[in-house]
Amino acid sequence: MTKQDICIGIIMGSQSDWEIMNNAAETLTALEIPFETKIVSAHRTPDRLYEYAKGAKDRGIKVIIAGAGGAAHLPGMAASMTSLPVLGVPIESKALKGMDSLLSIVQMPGGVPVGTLAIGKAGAINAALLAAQILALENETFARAVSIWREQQTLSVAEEPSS
Ligand code: RP5
Repeated sequence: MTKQDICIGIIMGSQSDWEIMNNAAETLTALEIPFETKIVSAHRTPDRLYEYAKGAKDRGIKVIIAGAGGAAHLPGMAASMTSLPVLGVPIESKALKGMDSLLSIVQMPGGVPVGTLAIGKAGAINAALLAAQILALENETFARAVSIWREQQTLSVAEEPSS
């Protein structure tokens, strides 16, 4: 794999998900891991979802990060159409604060896994880090980037709270 190859796909059900999913994009940018971003709705653009999930592996994508809210079928439907690892990010919904999204994504039937992260920003950041760690298993550059990111995080934690 060369450094320029796009290897992570970030997909989301709506433009409205970008505010949260942008955190995954920013994390991958910080790690210098190439990614693409697409709006792919399980309900509003089912044909686009089919094409994306069926074609992702052949295009060199190694991990898909999928964010969706409410009746959040995007990660599960994507996982049903590809053997790539799919990481689901539940978006916080207005009505149920993301509990609907979380349960929709996490409760997959046995046989079609979706690695489900926390609701919202933390989930988006961790999805990116987890995707990076998966790629790092076979890519020393990415492994180094993850390691440096962790070291910087550790260094950023003060020993005492400031008043
Ligand atoms: C889901 O419906 C999207 O993932 C989004 O979180 C939610 C609401 O979408 P919009 O009505 O804001 O487009 O499909």
